[in-house]
Amino acid sequence: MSNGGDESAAKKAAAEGLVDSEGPTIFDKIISKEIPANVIYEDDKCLAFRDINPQAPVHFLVIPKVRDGLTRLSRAHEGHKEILGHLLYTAQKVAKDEGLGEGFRVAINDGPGGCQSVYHLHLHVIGGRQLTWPPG
Ligand code: D5M
Repeated sequence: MSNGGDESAAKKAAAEGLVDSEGPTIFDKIISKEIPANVIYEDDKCLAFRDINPQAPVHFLVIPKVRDGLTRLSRAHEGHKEILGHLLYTAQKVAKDEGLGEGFRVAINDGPGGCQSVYHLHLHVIGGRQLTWPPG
């Protein structure tokens, strides 16, 4: 029996960056401005833009402009420490600019078990309402 359907679905998911692979993701197109995004901060190393599916009044993502193997946080190695620090620093800076002085949450979903859907490292920054714990 053929599993051609499964194979082509897997290829499509890989091509869209929906599985952990070194292939491009939708975020590459946002970085290259090939597709529009609501960008709220940019520097030479990272980009912050509003999430297309917001989970709170303020919900933005912070991503490295160069993925350098960081499809997911668990791929991090020693050489990534500087960019990881920069992303976290930027998250709190932009959160302040967004008026989240009362507090906010930074979340990184890692892998299938962590509900990650786009395999280009990204920090979710969520706030603007009272958050609850634990998350789902
Ligand atoms: O989260 C991936 C997040 O990426 C999810 O909250 C939607 C968001 N997303 C996907 N495509 C876009 C575009 N085009 N613009 C803005 N936001 C987007 P994860 O942690 O991988 O589940």
